[in-house]
Amino acid sequence: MLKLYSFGPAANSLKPMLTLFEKFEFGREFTVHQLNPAKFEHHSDWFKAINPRGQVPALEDAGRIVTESTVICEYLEDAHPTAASLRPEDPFDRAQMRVWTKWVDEYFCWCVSTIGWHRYVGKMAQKLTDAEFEEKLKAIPVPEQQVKWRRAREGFPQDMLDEEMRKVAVSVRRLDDHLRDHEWLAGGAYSLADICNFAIANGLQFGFAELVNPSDAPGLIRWLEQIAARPAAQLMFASVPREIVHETRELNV
Ligand SMILES: N[C@@H](CCC(=O)N[C@@H](CS)C(=O)NCC(=O)O)C(=O)O
Repeated sequence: MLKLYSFGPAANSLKPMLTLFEKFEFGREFTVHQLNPAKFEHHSDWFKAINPRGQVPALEDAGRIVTESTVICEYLEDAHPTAASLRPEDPFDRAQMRVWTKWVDEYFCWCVSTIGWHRYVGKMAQKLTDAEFEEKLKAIPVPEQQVKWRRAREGFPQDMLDEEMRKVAVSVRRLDDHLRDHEWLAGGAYSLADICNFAIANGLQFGFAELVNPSDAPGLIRWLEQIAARPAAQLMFASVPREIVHETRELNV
């Protein structure tokens, strides 16, 4: 049985969650182990034995671990092909799909993540005493993540926040421009391009409503609603307690 370590249905964890629910039966073919980011469970020794980077998601398949959210999705398609194929057959369309998954991993997810850390992770980190915070920091294996935690606690520089907000606006425009004329991102069918971008875009209609609303981004809104209405997405959201759906969407870490 496949096992996914995840924060819940948001951000990078959402990519393999949606993929698993599209392809397999929850409880029979896969399970999800929920980690609580507010309790820093992902930095605990037992989880770092699974992913030494102390990050979710991670997939366990017959005792082997696959990390990196987009790689996990591709791995599921390669290692466990099912009737629900989430990659276009045509090599050109598949390349377009990968342009979109590369873009979300290298550009779109970073700007959304920094604003999420500024808004929510900072508050979480500020609740700790200096000593508690330094102790938590020691358990974080990735140096860049330590820097991010410190920045979130002390406050990100305003010019960095302005730049990341600019990139969020560029990203929204790119997605909406495409989705006004196309039902899906690549190959004319629902694919990993949609799943991986939805994982980061879902929630922007609340947190960035000034950019993502029916009059300014009708294509993007239609696509977000269309994916959320899919039976697999509905099952996935229903599998997680409501408060976790909201908390993880806000944390977006
Ligand atoms: N490139 C990795 C990034 C994983 C990542 O940033 N995971 C976040 C959750 S979405 C995490 O574990 N953050 C906690 C931390 O780094 O302290 C992927 O795509 O899986």
